[in-house]
Amino acid sequence: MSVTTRQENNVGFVEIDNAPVNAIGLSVRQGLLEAVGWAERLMLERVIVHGRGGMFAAGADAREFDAPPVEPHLPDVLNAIDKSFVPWVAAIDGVALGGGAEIALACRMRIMTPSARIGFPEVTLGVIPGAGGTQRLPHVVGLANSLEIISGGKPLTAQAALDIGLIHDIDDDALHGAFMVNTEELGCVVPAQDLPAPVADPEVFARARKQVSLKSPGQHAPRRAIDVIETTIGLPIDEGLAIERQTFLELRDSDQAKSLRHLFFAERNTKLPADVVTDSAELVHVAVVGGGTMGSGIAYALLNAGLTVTILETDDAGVQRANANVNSIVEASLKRGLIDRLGADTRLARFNATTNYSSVSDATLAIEAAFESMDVKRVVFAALEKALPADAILASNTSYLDVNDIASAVSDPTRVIGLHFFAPAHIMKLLEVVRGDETSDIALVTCFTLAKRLRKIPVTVGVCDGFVGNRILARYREAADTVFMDGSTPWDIDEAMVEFGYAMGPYTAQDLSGLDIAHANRRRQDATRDPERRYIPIADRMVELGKLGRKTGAGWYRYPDGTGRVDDPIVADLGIEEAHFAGIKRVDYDADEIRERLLLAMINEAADILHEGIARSAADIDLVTVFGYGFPRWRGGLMHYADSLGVSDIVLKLQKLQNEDGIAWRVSPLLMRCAEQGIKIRDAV
Ligand code: 3H9
Repeated sequence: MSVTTRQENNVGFVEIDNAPVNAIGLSVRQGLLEAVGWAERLMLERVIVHGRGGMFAAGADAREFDAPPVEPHLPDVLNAIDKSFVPWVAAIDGVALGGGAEIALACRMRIMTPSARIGFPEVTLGVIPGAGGTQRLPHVVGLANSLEIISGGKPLTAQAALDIGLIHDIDDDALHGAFMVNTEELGCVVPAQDLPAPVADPEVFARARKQVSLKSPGQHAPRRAIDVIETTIGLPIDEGLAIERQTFLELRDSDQAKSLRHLFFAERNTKLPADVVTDSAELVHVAVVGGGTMGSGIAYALLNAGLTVTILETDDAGVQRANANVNSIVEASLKRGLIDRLGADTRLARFNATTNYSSVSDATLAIEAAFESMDVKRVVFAALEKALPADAILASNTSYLDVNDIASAVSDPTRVIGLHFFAPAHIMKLLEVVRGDETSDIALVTCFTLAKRLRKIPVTVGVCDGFVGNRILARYREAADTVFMDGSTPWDIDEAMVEFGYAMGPYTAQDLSGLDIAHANRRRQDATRDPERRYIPIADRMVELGKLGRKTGAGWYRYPDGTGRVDDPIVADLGIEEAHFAGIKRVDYDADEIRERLLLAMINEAADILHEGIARSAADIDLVTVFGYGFPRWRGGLMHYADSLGVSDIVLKLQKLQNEDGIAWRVSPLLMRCAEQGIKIRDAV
């Protein structure tokens, strides 16, 4: 039973019981509808609806969204609750999200526990509330609040919900609170839909639309939510609900919603390889080598997960810097209300920075975040081998270097693994877990489990230059530089990719991170680069000119006053000059051609990565590109997008590009196979 009922005197208790998150699937809808009739037959004085397992309800069951809707539909169930002569009260623990919040809105009163959250995250799944959220919420909390809550998708704390009148009370025991509501008081509460509709202020709608275009460019659902509220405000509830439902169903079947659902489930479905069945090692104390931006971010993420952390540095100045970095992250978290003073103090009490390797003699994991040089890494790993217990796991946060080479610096390479965090490491959700040739199962399981504990998305990858993410990034940049040299400019390329949905184009992004990192990588790759492959020298020229990005006041763009950005004609001339030296007749690419080349280059590289077994699934590549590299979420990730284009079309386009450059545009064998077999990339491995 997904919904159970019980009676205590003349009060009915209706419990939603659909583990793990009480998603509102068919059986819950049926159960709730039956409960309405049950309470009416018994002429109960009130019904208290709550969720089992400390969770009210996480919303409609999104797994049902790929199939045609089945009766009873949630809006009808909620209308029955709303119109019942037995008043319902929602006792909210955990979360009431989406359809869960809509159940609560259909109730006469809502009581929350202090730590519970309520909200409408539907837009993050590419839809709008489809069971009365857009209709009832404006009556309860007003127009501006509703627009912000529904188009922003961010859940509210109990206190914030109380402050705007969305709920009636906060109680440590919401069930008890709902039980204690005075019967007369309950009888006087006007149902949400009968409250007066707010005034349709055009300025409020204009503000909400502006906000959405800034925060969610390219996404349809937030805009459609605003449209629906604007169109239906003041209409009779049945008419409003019908418009809302129609829009919800239309969006549910849209490409954006399918892409967002794909990512929602992929994010929660990252798994270890099936043959890895060992238990995780126990972690209490973790050593982090290097207290720079990356090391201190990693340290803070570990502290957040309740671990004891020691940062190892080379000298006193390094120790001071590590202390300052970690303290400043703690202070920033405190300021943003993410932790309280007690939380800050307990984290700092578990933290230490030192030059003394003997202080990590009981650490069962070390994460090295030192300078990106094989020589440095080998020295560090040899020192860690001496300092930590013989079975401790030794991880490197390298972004590009060969984990197998690093492993050869210690006598037992099975202990060594890559943990590629993304900056800022305490915020970014992606973690590439790099399995070396010798990496033991226990090292893999322990790091994967740690990643989940850190609430990150762990993607297991194999060893190659740049692993999954940076290898695709390198090809993206190479394709961009080629387009630039052969006829475009950094700003036209950036604009084309922003139009596609990236928050920033490749040149703006590189100016932020600095051109020197990629330059160092190119020098490292000189020895192994295919001499036949066309080399685009513009980025090297930039470094020679000292244009390293924002930090030097000039990169692909100029930053005359430190912040404002202007196009730089000298940079544009570099492209013209290099094309002239290489005897290339430049062409004028339009935005579609630019996008096509950059995206095809990435898709082809990613297909090779899948073909070589570096990534284990297309969905893993989707997660890496979205959560580490800014690929637009609502396009579902690089491979999901590729499948939406169709592999045969992709192959045809790549084959055409081969006429220009047979090496750079060599078609991946995996794409050829998919096209020949008529299968999608996601089904290829
Ligand atoms: C909606 O409500 C539309 C209505 O307006 C109109 C309808 C007509 N459906 O995240 P976790 C699964 S749209 C199906 O790891 P946490 C999830 O896949 C919906 N399954 O846990 C995972 O499965 P598995 C609006 C769902 O504690 C398991 O539950 N609601 C759903 O870190 C645990 O999930 C939302 O957008 C779902 N709705 O976080 C809320 N939700 O174990 C989406 C979760 O097999 N959900 N699952 O991998 C969340 O934000 C988080 O899951 C939540 C728990 C905060 C609830």
